[in-house]
Amino acid sequence: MNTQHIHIQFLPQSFSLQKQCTSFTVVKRPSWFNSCSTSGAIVRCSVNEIEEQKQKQQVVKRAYPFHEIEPKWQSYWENNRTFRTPDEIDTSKPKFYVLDMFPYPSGAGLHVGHPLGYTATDILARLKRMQGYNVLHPMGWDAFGLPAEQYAIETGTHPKITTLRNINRFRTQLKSLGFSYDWNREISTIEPAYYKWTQWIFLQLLKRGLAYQAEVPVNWCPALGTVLANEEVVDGVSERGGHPVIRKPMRQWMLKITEYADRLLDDLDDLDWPESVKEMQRNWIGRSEGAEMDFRVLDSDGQERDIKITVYTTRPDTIFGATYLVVAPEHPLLSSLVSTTQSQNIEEYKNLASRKSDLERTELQKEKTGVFSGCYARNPASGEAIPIWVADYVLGSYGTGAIMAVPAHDTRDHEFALKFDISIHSVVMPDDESSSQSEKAYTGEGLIVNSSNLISGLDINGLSCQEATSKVIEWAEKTGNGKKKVNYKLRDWLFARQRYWGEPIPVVFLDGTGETVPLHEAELPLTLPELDDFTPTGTGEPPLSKAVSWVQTTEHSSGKPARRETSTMPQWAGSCW
Ligand code: ANZ
Repeated sequence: MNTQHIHIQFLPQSFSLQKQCTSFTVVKRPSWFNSCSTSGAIVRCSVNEIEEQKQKQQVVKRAYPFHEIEPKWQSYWENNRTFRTPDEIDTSKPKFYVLDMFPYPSGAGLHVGHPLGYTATDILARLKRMQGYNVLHPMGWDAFGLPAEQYAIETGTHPKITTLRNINRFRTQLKSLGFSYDWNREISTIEPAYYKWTQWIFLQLLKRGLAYQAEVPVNWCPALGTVLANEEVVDGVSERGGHPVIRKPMRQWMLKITEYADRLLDDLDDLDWPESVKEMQRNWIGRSEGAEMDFRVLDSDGQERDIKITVYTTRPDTIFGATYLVVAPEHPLLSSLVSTTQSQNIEEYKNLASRKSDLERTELQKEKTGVFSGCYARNPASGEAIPIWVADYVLGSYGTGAIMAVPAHDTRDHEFALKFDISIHSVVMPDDESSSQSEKAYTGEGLIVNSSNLISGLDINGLSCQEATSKVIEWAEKTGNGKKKVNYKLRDWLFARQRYWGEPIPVVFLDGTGETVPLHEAELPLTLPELDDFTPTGTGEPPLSKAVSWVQTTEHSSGKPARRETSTMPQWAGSCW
């Protein structure tokens, strides 16, 4: 028998190879073959059988000549507007709305994940039509976004040109798959008639205090003179050019998602989702119950100054064990704490910390770093003067950006205290004796010890951790030293980008006072001005600031001179809304 070696890619589960050759011998099989989902192997196969296979494939082709059938029906559907949802509908029939997630029209065309989801929804749309429903099944484009702008910077091609070209390709590809979309209802997030409503929603949120401005750190690349998206930063340097990137505070628009944290959490219970997905959502929201405690800052004579540091803690029961405070390098009070002898060190430390991501800073196994501020605060429970340190394992963006450190009962604080020789006071006695001998922090439950002070009027000795927590919060609220507090890991949404290719934010700032005034609804849509030069300004100002005659305007009701907002909305704005 005539044989030859061929190399075939195949899936072991389906073993499609068996369909191609009636007999084969695997002559070279990789060791990982059995456990791998896709693999290749050298097989020996009879040439006669391969010929036979080819013939069979032709028969298969004749059995379903898709090149004839599909274009025929697709053009029939197109010409007869088969899937059009009429404007006037028979309202006695029930309605059914099938909405897909709109694709981002990238230069690469559809990927396999698109038809995967769209096929499922298309089956549903067709079924519901057959069952007599009024079905609305539209398609659209999530068409603002970074790649088109980056391409514009590199080639000078306007993002709209690239985006429309890509949309045409996506539409052709989707049509060739025969999905039953009502193409007369196609929408695109970059069209002013659409983004008028994206801007309208922003105005409603602003009116209700759900959109606000805050100073938040962004990825700033001094060499490129621009703010970078997280995905443009790889290992602390810019993806383009490999220049260092630092975190720099900048005024940004935020959306107050945290306002809904509890509702998002509570409503998960009623959702018919897999429990594992719901649990991921709960962790993402990350509800944390604790207290905020105030520590008065002391002057060099040990007298209480007029400033206090508020910390967030989930363990108020350990307050007598708080032997130092830590403030994040970006803490707003830091400059008023630092003694002159320490200011140089602190500046250098802040600089170093600005080069690290939050993830790098909070990694457990990372060696702890920090600098003493030169200043002390009073522990309101024990009355002791405790040092204030600056360390980047405390994040500026969580809680209050400051902690009371309890090295006897927190692993990170323990490591830090050992490194910098800070005292460690044990205040929780483990039920199990052996844990108390440990060289490590004891983070478990137990009985409270060494926790009583006549002067502050707080005594929690002998209580369980839980009882002590309630008692400390009660004491703090009564004495004005703190209050109960709930925090969330969930962050508000940073809703501004220093980019050209996005929806303009519909507000102006009055000249002189800088007061923010929202546009009148009748002024919408505020259209994106034409620009020829998409390159960064070099100052961190968004590219839109180059559209001078667009930026300089007057405020609608007063006619006063004003400047338009030059940041734009993030890509998700149009597609989510
Ligand atoms: C004292 C203490 C004693 C703490 C102890 C823990 C154990 P979750 O559950 O994540 O909310 N913390 C507070 N703000 C922080 C920040 N901005 N950056 C880093 N750490 C911060 O954790 C809350 C605990 O994490 C808080 O409780 C605080 O340390 C720390 F035996 O306070 B704890």
